[in-house]
Amino acid sequence: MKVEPVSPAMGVRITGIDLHEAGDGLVSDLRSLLLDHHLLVIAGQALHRPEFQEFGFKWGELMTHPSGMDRDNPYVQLLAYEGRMRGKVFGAWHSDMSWHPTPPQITMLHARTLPPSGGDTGYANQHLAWESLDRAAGDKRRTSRRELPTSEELEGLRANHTGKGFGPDVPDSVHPLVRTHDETRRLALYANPEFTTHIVDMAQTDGKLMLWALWTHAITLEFTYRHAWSTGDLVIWDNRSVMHTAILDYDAPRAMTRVVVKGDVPV
Ligand SMILES: O=C(O)CCC(=O)C(=O)O
Ligand SMILES: [Fe+2]
Repeated sequence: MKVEPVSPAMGVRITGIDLHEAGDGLVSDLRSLLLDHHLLVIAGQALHRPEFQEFGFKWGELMTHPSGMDRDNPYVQLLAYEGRMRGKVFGAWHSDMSWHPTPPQITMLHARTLPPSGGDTGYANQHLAWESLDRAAGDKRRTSRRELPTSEELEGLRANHTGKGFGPDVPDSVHPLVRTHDETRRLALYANPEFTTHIVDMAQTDGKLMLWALWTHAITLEFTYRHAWSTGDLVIWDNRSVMHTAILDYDAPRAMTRVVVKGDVPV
């Protein structure tokens, strides 16, 4: 197994393994790489849906999603797009299912069919966003600096996340704006423009300004990695550490399969 960094912000690329043969030893090695690097690119895989689901179960309990599960493999989600999106729609940064009371700790996305160009995925390291917050708040070149809270001002604040975009019965959840990774104990910003609606116990306008300043800071290019997919890539990321966004700039079909591993209540 060969392991090389994909960017200074996060991530390693792993070659020389076949996940069809993944035993507990390999999964435990991958898990510790994920805790250190937050994102793994495992190239050259070809997992059919039942195999992908079985691989997922080696990481823990899996979760379903209100949209797009495969009928025969209830924990495999199908993300298939016809394309024709370029210039018409936009992705939004998020941490997966942050509206859930126990959002997934890990997401695995497997590229099966890709457009000839476009369709990358962006990732942003939220530990770096948290750790640099006070420095950024003091940098006068940053347009959002006036509303950007200091780490002290964020202490104890909580925000509401909604899943209503997926259906009227999908729950909302309130989570801390800064969360402690339950395995590494590192702190990370935890709010996103896709699912976070407002800061609890704060006036609407003040809360909105603070959220937008946080999001602008959270996706600072120095914290990011942009993954250009190859067919067969399996990318595994830690939702406790990174946000991501689909980049909807392609006009041809794109099909991915996805599995998510259940997490704990964010604290
Ligand atoms: O399709 C993509 O690039 C990312 C989609 C996404 O947000 C996800 O799989 O969680
Ligand atoms: Fe996502």
